[in-house]
Amino acid sequence: MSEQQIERRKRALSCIQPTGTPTLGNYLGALRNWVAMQEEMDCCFAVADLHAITVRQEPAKLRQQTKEMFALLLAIGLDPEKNVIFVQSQVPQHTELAWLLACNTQFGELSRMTQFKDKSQKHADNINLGLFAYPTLMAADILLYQPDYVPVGADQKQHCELSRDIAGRFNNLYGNTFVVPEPYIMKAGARVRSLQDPTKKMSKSDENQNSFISLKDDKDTILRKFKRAVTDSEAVVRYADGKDGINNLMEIYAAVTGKSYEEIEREFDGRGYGDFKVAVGEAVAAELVPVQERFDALLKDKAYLEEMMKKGAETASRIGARTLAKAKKKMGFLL
Ligand code: ATP
Ligand code: LTN
Repeated sequence: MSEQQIERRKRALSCIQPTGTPTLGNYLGALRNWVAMQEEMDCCFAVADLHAITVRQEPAKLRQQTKEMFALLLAIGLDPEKNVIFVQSQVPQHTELAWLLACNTQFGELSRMTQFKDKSQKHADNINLGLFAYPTLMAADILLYQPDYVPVGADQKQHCELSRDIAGRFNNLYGNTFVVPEPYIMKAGARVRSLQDPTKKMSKSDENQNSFISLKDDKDTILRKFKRAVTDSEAVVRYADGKDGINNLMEIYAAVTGKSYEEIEREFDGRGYGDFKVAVGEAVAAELVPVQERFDALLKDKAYLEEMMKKGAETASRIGARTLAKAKKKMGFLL
């Protein structure tokens, strides 16, 4: 047998929070890459509902959004036969490992997380322990499945690095237990920005609906939101410092069409922002509309969704239990 045949298939894991309908940022930065990865790797994908409650959630809404996010993962083309797709809270090993890891994570490390700083500013009335410990639960999500790669958008790099540090420290202290995973960040679409304030990332929890494209927006809404996107007054489609709005639209257009910035500049040479915005809107709509059609059909099939959720949780739990037992044994717990 050749060396290549002996080598095990690479593994990947990632999660998304059910905190609202995903945006074009989630799609280009994360979801779309997951679909591509499923062909090459053994993948686990989860709806991180336990992470969602670090910010106050209304129970009925959380329940609905969790179902919808699960359906959406299937609608974008993730195959539940090829991947382990599940809801985080249905796999109890996540919270158990999170505690073991929390006791191996330093206060100083967590204090440096920019997401914690941002979110505690945004939710100043609810700076809870879970929000602070968020990265240790994320490390548990990851390390339970021994992945080689964690495909995320650029904003999650810091959390992934911390997961690596926690895994490395644990392995040093207690002996080899976890694979030390690498963040997997695609260049195109890694940091899609708000259409209303291109210095900020596009976020599904933004109060201004015009700042993001939701995966549920219909074609007219998509075209309208791009038309209203904030740009500069130069009226030349080119990628350059100080043109955050146009740079963002070019990044989106490049990510969706696969064109380079030079090609885009040539395509819109001598044409204004109006034409360009319509082209970006059309390209995005062409990508999203088929996903929406599959999503609507899936949501109607409750029995299928429930069956897939159950199957995903069972498989995840089987894999997770193995890693958890290994970690507990190494730390000195009686099994
Ligand atoms: P929230 O706004 O509720 O904090 P979020 O959209 O920032 O949520 P998640 O739902 O957890 O965060 O993100 C899921 C994935 O989408 C992650 O891999 C994240 O890096 C990626 N992502 C989020 N926003 C963007 C963006 N603007 N551009 C590219 N990728 C993004
Ligand atoms: N924090 C992530 C969501 C998330 C995640 C994970 C991503 C929770 N657990 C494990 C990758 C791996 C975010 O995107 N905001």
